[in-house]
Formats: sequence, structure tokens, C-alpha cells
Amino acid sequence: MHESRVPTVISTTPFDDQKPGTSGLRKSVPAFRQPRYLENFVQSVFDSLPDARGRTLVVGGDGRFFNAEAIQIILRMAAANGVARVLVGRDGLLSTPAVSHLIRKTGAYGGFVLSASHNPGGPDGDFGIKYNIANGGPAPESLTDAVFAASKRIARYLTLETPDLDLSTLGPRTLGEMAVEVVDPVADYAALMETLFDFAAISALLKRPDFRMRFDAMHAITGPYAKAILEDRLGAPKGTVVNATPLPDFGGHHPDPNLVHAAELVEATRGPKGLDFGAASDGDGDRNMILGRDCFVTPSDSLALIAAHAELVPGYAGRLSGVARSMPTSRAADRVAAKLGVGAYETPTGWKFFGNLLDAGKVVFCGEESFGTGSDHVREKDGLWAVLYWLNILAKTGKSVAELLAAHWAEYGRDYYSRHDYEGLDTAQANALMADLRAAKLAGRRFGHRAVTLHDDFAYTDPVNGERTAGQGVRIGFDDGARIVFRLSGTGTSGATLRIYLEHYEADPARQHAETQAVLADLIATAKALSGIEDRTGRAAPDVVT
Ligand code: VG1
Ligand code: CO
Repeated sequence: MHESRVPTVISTTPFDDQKPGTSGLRKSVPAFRQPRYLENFVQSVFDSLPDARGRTLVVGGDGRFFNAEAIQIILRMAAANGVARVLVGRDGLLSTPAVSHLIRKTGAYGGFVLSASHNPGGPDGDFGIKYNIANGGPAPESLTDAVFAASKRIARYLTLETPDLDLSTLGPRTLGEMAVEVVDPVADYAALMETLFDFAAISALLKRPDFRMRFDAMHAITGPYAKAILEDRLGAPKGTVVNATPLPDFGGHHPDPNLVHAAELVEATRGPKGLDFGAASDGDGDRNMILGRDCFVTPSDSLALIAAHAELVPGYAGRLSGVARSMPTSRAADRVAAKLGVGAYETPTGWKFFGNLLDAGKVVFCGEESFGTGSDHVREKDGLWAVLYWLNILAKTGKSVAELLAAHWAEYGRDYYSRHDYEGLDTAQANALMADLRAAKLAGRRFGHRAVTLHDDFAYTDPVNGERTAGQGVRIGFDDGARIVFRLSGTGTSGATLRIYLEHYEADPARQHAETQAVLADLIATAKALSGIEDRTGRAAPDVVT
């Protein structure tokens, strides 16, 4: 069809709500299915990129509801906007870290990731889209700001009038004048993992009859990756990976690997017959949860232990330059960095802030309290990577997860840590709460046995390019090392979510094995008093505690 090669110009008018949040544009599926909504955003990206004409892009998503339609729309628009070539995962599937790797490996110009991550999916669930740049990482704020500005003045988008492309088999296709290559979503990623970890040692561990593990893919994207790597390559018993088939609605659950949403897995690690190792990943495969028998590794501790054991892992031995963590993440990793004499960085929430530090070689590991850990192997957090890293540590030390944690705390002290989320708050109420917290005069005030030594609204200046980001959350530090952080979520799709991050440092090994919520009880009370959350919203308790 000759006509299909000529871009069609479609008139449109702006939507006013296309500002990317912590991780791309995230809205309900009904919002994304409004006519022209996705098209406007994608065109705004093309209009903001210096020059995507003649370049290669990578496109893939976590398989959630609307993934398949969205990919066809993006492919047509890419062709109409002059993109030369697109690599797309078979059936439109690619995990977020796999997209990042493919961009880097192929030298692509960038890529689109389709996912709302840990948010639920389905016709009434959430959808999302994110643009990643040539380093494989999320677009920096300078670009997302430009996209938002473009979305407010958009008047037309470009597309082709072509039938849907078959993405179910591997190999080359053409769409208009654009080449489309349907690639195996797993192969390149699995090969990368093999270069980083001691697969022989992990394989020996997984085959031991006395080592019992489970990986819960939560009906999301990591199922095929985990099966290929853990079961097929490393020889873990069949059935080690559960909920391994990606479903458009994740089986009706939140694909969010935490103590609340992966409760069944947590249960399987409890008691004398509990699993030795449990792990889970989220909707798009970039988050992870690590469990041992009767124990849970906070993501903040996970980052610290990963850094502390770098010498045991082939891809990292002898080259640890530094560690970065998002501001609300506990200071556990800083303590390891200090001891090792390497750099420690504190960034705003969201993986896009790690990109420059990784590119500049200032850090090798990055982590967020929200079940995100990763390294310089890609420019996204990476769920399965973290699981393989932990298996590598277990295999090389011969210790259990609980033993590793206890030894780590004895050496560095323990950062008791928890996050309390209040979801679906009235946006105006939540904004007022934050404004009052910012304005409060807290320095020097006492709360119980603690006095406030730090009170600010976190701002960050990127040490690589000097870009400044303000308003990233209210930090309240106390004289005994405890800390409370308040911030509003930037990934929700309705109302506001208040996140309260609580941590208390304990140096004494005799007091490092208490129940976290009990240890934090007085800090929780202080956080409630400071914010007035109950009086303001009528909420006596958080919706989710992790
Ligand atoms: C949350 C987490 C943040 C994470 C982001 C994206 O953001 O707190 O640490 O980077 O989700 O993760 P917020 O703004 O809701 O707190 V994912 O797995 O969506 O890509
Ligand atoms: Co995610």
C-alpha cells in the first residue's frame, strides 16, 4: 500500500494532565483510552527529542491491559515521525531492565517502556508510558519538562494508516519505511546476567536438596525471565518460579513485591519448614523483595549488604567506586560506603536521578527503599538482578539470609526501617499537610526523648551536571540518629498518597532483633503528631505498611 508510507497528520487539542511523575506518565486505563490521549503524549515526546529521525528505538512493556494496543499506536507514530528502526519484544513484552539493556547493547537512541509498574492492571487498572534515553535510563527532568510543555501546546500528531503488525513471531517486518525487528525478550538479558554472577556457584546452591527457594513473579513480566534463568539455565527445580505467566490484570492483584501484596510468599518462608529463600518482583520487573526463613531484608539493608559483599560477585569485585540511595532510603548503605572508603550519594526519589552518577562512574550500586536495587549493568533498577545477587552471596558465603543480616548489623549497626502509606487522600488536604510541615518551626524542639537536629525540604544538585531539583520531601532528623521523612507519591493515579518513612539506628547487637513496628512506635507517634494526619483526614492508621 503506497498510502501507508505517507504520514497522516491528525489535528488534536492538548490535555492538561500529561506531566510525567516519578516514573513517566501514569494514569488509569480509561484515561489512556480517551481518544488522542496516548497519541498526544507520544507525539510530545517526538516533538521534544532533538532528532529521532533515522534512529533506532526500543519498545516494550509489561504486558498489562492496553499494552498490545499501545504498542501498535507507538509503532505507527514512530514510523510517521521518521524513526528508521524499532526493536520490539515478542508480543510487545520486555521488562524495564531488559529495555534498558537493549537500548545500551544496540546503541539505540532511546526507547518507550509501557508499564504502570507495581500499580494494578486491567480495564479499570492503571497504565503508563515512559521514555528512556540513550544511556538506557529514564529521561532526565529537563526532557520530561520539555515533554510536558509540548503536551500543553500540541495541535497535531503524525501516524500512518496501516493494519496492526504481527508481533507474535521473531524476525524483521516493515511498517511504512521503518524496519521493525521482533526480538526475544529474554535472551540478551539472560546473557548479561551470566556475565555478572557466579552461575556455577549459584547453580550448585539451587541444586542442593536442603536449599529451598521460591520466586513469585506475581503474574507479571519477570515470569519468563525467571523461568529461563533460574530453572532452565541454573537448574532450580521446576516450579521454583510461581505465578510465572504474565496476565493483563496480574490475576487481579497488585504486582507489588512487598510484605502486604506478596503475603502468600511471606507465609511460605515462616516456621521451621519455611523456605530458605523467597523472592518476588513487580509488574515491570524492576523491583524485588528478598526474604529468608522467618526474615525479611528491607530494601535499604539489601543495598547495604550488596555493597558490602561486592568482592564475592564476579561482575563487581575490585571496582566499587560508590553507592547511591534515594533520600528516603535508610542510611545503612552510607555506613558501608564510609567503611570501604567509597563515595556515598543521596538523590531524590526515582531512578532517573541515578543515571548521571552511574554514567560518570561515581557509583556502581543504587537503591531505593521502595524495593528497588540495581547497578551500572543497566540504567534502571532490576528485580531479577537483585535476586541473583543475593543467591550469589548465599552461595559464596554458605550463610543463611538471617545469618548474613545479623552479621551485618553487628558490624555496622541496624537501621530499623518502615514506610507507612496513606492512600487516596484528598489532594488539597495532603498538599496543606505538606505545606504546614515545611513551614513548621521544628529545629531544637523535643519529642519524647528526642530533639530535632535537622528540618528541611530536600533539594538536590546533580554533582555531574549541576541540575537542581527542589521540593523532594520534608526531612526531620533527631539527635539520636532517628529520622522521619514525609513526601507525596508521584506515581499514583487518583487523589494523593502520603508516604511517611521512619527509621531508628541501633548500634547495640543485643537490641538488634526486636520487632520493627514496636521499635518505631514512638517515632510513629511523633510522625502522627507532627503531621496531624488523623485530625486532618480522619485516618487513624496507614493503608499499607512496608
Ligand atoms: C515510587 C517509589 C520510588 C520508585 C517509583 C517507581 O514512587 O517510591 O522509589 O522509584 O515508585 O518505581 P512514588 O513517587 O510513588 O513514591 V516503579 O517500580 O514504578 O518503576
Ligand atoms: Co516497577
